[in-house]
Amino acid sequence: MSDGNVPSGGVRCMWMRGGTSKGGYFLASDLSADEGARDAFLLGVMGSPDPRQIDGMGGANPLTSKIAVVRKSERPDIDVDYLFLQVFVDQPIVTDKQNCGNILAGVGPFAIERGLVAAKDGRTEVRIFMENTNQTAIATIETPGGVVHYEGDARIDGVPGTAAPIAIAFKDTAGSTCGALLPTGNPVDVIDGIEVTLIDNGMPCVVLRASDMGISGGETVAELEANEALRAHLETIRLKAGPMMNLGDVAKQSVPKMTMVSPAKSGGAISTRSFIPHRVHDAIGVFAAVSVATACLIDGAPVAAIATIPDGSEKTLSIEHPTGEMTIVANVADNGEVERAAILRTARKLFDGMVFAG
Ligand code: NQM
Repeated sequence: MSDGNVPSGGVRCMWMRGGTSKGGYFLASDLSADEGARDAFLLGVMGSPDPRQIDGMGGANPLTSKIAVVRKSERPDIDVDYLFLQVFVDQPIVTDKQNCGNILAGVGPFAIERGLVAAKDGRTEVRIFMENTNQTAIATIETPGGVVHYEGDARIDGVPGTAAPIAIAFKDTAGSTCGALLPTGNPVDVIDGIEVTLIDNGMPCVVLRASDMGISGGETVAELEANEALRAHLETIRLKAGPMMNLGDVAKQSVPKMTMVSPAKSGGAISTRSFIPHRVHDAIGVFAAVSVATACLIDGAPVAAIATIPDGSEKTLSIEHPTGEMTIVANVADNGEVERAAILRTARKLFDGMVFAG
């Protein structure tokens, strides 16, 4: 449909878990070409704005109020274009100002299932152009017999059970939204007396020491969500960081994310607690983890001083979070820059049918 109106009938949609997130996957051709009408429809689908999203599909959390819009690509060497949309839970906002590496995990399977990419027998590589950041991801999907296989032995923290592995590699994610890896040019800036690293290796993030914010960094998600003073202080820093990161006024944006770091507690590189930006992440976002891992490798960044970093140019960095860890494999060039990052995710098809906006 592309008549600019909110459809009263259903629209074809696949609901999927992608990594530690969940949301609706649409073909671009099934949605209105008019952004206002599209966004009104998606708010209706999710049941936003409403803290409980009781009248929609959303799960009352930013991690379960997400949309992927996918189309066959006309770009050379690319299979599909993926636009990520965050549907706010309690405000009437749909934003394309951030990417999502978790929802990205479902894009390859969805593209194959919808016939946009021909599957091979065994594994199928899907080259995905991420429209939010104009960058490319390469996902490898298990396709024995030319059919997407969701069951398997791969385990990711934050998701019960196991599923088929989806390996995803990124190159050139530096400055995805802010224009530069370090938008201020500095490994450390000071905002409100707190040392921060303002960084974007796929996701604009403010990385700061948990101890500077008066917490240990081992708190539960519920404890952090209940800490009103911490939330207010983080938001003050975030609003000041926005213009410094070339993001302008971020009051109504879902970036930058706020990640507080402390020394690793379970043998990893670093321990994290993230606000995304107003709710606490149960785990950590994919690009947020890539950005924090990159900060660990920058001389002079506060996090570098407390991170445990292995030797060698290919570094496996375990980024600890409230429900476990996320492993980032970072390839570091001779000049010290991270030139490639890879992660492991899984995804699951939950339903395929028609969704209604009400
Ligand atoms: O950082 C949550 C998530 C995300 C985004 C968020 C993400 C990423 O965990 O790449 O995946 O930070 O809003 O899905």
